[in-house]
Amino acid sequence: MPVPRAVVCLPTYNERENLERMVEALGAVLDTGRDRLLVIDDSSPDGTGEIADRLAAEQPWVSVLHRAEKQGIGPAYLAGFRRALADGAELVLEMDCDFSHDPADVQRLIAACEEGADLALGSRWVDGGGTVNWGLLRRLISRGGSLYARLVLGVPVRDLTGGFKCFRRRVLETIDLDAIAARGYGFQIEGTYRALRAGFRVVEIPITFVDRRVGESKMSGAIVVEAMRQVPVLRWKALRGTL
Ligand SMILES: Nc1nc2c(ncn2[C@@H]2O[C@H](COP(=O)(O)OP(=O)(O)OP(=O)(O)O)[C@@H](O)[C@H]2O)c(=O)[nH]1
Ligand SMILES: [Mg+2]
Repeated sequence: MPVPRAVVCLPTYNERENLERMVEALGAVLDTGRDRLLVIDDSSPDGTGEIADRLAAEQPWVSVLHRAEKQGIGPAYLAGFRRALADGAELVLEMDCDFSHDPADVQRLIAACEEGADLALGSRWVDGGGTVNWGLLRRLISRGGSLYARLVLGVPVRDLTGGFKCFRRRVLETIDLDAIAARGYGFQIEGTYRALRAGFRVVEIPITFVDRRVGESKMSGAIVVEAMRQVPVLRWKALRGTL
């Protein structure tokens, strides 16, 4: 296989109803001659890992990273990023497998990076973005969480917690991946904050986020609390020059 242009990192935990449809949808939007999909499965008890293996055997542009246990999206993404960098990818994307992120938007994120962004964020909270089927509480948590992080960190980004992103490889090579401690939403905030602090060009691309229709959410109060606690720690480290 030639060196890939883009690798889409797709973490999965119990996504058996979604994975095959997602692979089909991505196959239709990626340039499968030079883009790849990396599924990162944490030994899902529902058999998602076996489905991923079958799809990888069928499709040369799909591969799977199996991890022994569920550790949250942060560690799963870090393992995926390292693999994508080792394979030589110029662009590294992250997205969810539950169709909250529209596969059709992948090209818009890739295009933003090809037009000069170092990090393109799929954003719900800029003009043209939004959510579908989310109750008031989820909207408040998401908007409030991004507002809180934006004010504490002093950055202009509107959607800091989203997980639909495209990084240029130099961003992931520059920020200290080993130092990222957060596992849940905090991981998304920290990755973007580190990129901003390092002086990279971050752009927000409006997306419509659709609540998952099948499978179960892994969101929890603990993930929200983890993120809230980590934000001031991040700012403190940045002020002390130890980020
Ligand atoms: N490998 C791995 N994937 C995970 C883990 N937790 C969540 N995921 C995957 O990460 C993506 C996002 O997780 P979701 O459960 O949709 O969580 P969320 O998007 O924050 O919450 P909802 O909006 O309620 O769905 C999905 O593709 C999940 O299958 C994990 O611990 N390990
Ligand atoms: Mg989701």
